[in-house]
Amino acid sequence: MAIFDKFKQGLSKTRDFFTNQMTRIAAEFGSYDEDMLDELEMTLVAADCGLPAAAEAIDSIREHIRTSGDASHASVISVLREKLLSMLEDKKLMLAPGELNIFLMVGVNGTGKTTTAAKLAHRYKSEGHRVMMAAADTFRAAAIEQLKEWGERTDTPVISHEIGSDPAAVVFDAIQSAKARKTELLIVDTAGRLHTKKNLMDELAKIKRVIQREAPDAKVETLLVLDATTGQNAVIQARAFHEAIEVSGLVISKLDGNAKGGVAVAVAKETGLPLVLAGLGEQADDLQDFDKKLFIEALLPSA
Ligand SMILES: Nc1nc2c(ncn2[C@@H]2O[C@H](COP(=O)(O)OP(=O)(O)O)[C@@H](O)[C@H]2O)c(=O)[nH]1
Ligand SMILES: [Mg+2]
Repeated sequence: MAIFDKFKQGLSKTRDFFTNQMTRIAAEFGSYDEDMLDELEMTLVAADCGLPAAAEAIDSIREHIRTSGDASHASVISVLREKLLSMLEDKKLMLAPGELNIFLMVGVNGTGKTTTAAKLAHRYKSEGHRVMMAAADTFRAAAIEQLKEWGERTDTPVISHEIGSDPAAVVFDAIQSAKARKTELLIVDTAGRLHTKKNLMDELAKIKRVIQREAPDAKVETLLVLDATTGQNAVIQARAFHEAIEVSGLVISKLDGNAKGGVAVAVAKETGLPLVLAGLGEQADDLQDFDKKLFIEALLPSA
């Protein structure tokens, strides 16, 4: 399936919701007035775009109507598309050639860190790169096993220690091993839950310090994985992780499901972080670079 079709399929529920709501709003009077703009704002919020993005989009539409005199359904949709697009940043992951690249996968439990790590290993292995993974989620035995299985399936070496061991020590070992093997990409899988949130953030900060100390020249991406089906919780998670450990890019997983697609807009708008990857299924090749234009095209009805 082409990328656009995958986005479109994943976002079909949100898109149908928008289409129905906007058709209903427009059917009442034809051209947009203040009440309709209020309704449109509520629709954006209901689709999980978040209040700041919704309010800003409506302001632009209002301004557009004022200056152009065009309050038609088509022009409202087209301004809305443009405005939401302008709130998003996307970034393509690039490996620095001839250097060690490290992807640190972070996020709460169940968002798709391990799966995304495996998908990335599969992608870069297929492109001919030397890839390795580190099982730094030592909190649960099943987590280590899960990564090892993915390692076998994608033919990627996995560095792991015993359950309960220090995740930063796993990362230390993995970096030494990556250097010795001239690995181009080390993907670090981490835990999403510890005894407390503070423990988790402290542990991630410690892992980052080990990376900075042991591989000061490495190009590091801290990728926060967010589950598209969790609504505004994703915004809260993004703020907490970014504040504690400085995230460099967002992965929106499970966009293939009953995605409340607007959440990508909310998170991008409210953190200013770039959208990097979209998870579109459970298999190793169900991963796409996040393309903001395709995303908005798939999210909103056509003008
Ligand atoms: N449909 C779908 N399922 C996903 C996606 N990414 C992960 N999953 C599933 O979500 C569940 C949790 O994923 P996992 O990688 O173990 O999450 P982690 O706890 O963050 O490491 C697993 O059942 C995955 O198969 C995705 O993009 N689409
Ligand atoms: Mg995991």
